[in-house]
Amino acid sequence: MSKIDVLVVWPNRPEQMQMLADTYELHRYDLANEAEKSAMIEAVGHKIRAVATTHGGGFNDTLLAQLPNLEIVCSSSVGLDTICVQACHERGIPVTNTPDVLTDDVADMAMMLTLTTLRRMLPGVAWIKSGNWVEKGMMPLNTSLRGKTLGIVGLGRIGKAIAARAEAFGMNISYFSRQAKTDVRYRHYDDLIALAKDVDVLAPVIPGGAATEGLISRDVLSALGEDSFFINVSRGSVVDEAALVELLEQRAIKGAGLDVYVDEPNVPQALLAMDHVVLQPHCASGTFETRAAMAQLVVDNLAAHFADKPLLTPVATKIKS
Ligand code: 8YV
Repeated sequence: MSKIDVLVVWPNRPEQMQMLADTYELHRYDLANEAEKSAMIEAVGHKIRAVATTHGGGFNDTLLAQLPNLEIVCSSSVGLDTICVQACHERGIPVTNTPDVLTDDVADMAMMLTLTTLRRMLPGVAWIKSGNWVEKGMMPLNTSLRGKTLGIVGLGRIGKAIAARAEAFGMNISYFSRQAKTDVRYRHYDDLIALAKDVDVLAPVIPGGAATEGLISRDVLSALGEDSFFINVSRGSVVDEAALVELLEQRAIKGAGLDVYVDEPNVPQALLAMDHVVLQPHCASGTFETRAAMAQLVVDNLAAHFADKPLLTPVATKIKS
């Protein structure tokens, strides 16, 4: 029996890629140049029954339209902002993602950025390496976490995991969401500017996409104030990045810890020179353990689909209002 044809838009971990290769006929769109991509779709587009991708690789409606027999899209990401979920659902094609398995690592990254930024760890390293410790003595003081308030925008699974960690560091938690949650005792705000005014650290933990684009606006960032910090492990698109850079330049915000940017992998040049900013290359879920678990979900969701079993992590269809 011939193998089921799967289009690999973006690869997975080697072990899981091998599992996929053992079971399916893989078409390596990810390895093809533009001309080869077109030729590949022309030749096998009609045979493709599944797509494997990630947030970085995405999956758009142009490609969807070229795959008439597609049955399922599996993304190795929790975020779906680069995937045409609605168009897939309109064609009855389920989409799977990777919630839960990355929650702890992403929350750890948020804490790591908070600690590294407030405690000025990187300038501390530079202080030693530059010889300043010997020549000038102790480095300037930094900011304590204990007693400070962390304002989380969007208190979903990852937001709650960050809140639990921050509490262990003695921080108070406030959050913004349209409606107050009944399962937490943190202070609720339904006004983002009011939250930003009141907190010492502001952290959006919300999905990317049109609905949240620029939500952390210049006004919100300005309300944060010169003694406060901004931490972002969600998506660059949720913040007005130009305003963030400008306010950091003017020291109207005290510091920032960023894992995500508007135009990845391009990071605004001005940020590179700032010693009150800690930058990471979108790698909050980038541990061996978590990436393997994410990749395994792609393998397991595909297996479930083709065995006619319930999917492990299907993305819910949005009901149109
Ligand atoms: C990665 C992420 O970008 O899951 C997400 O939404 O942003 C990250 O974990 C990624 O998709 C890993 O392949």
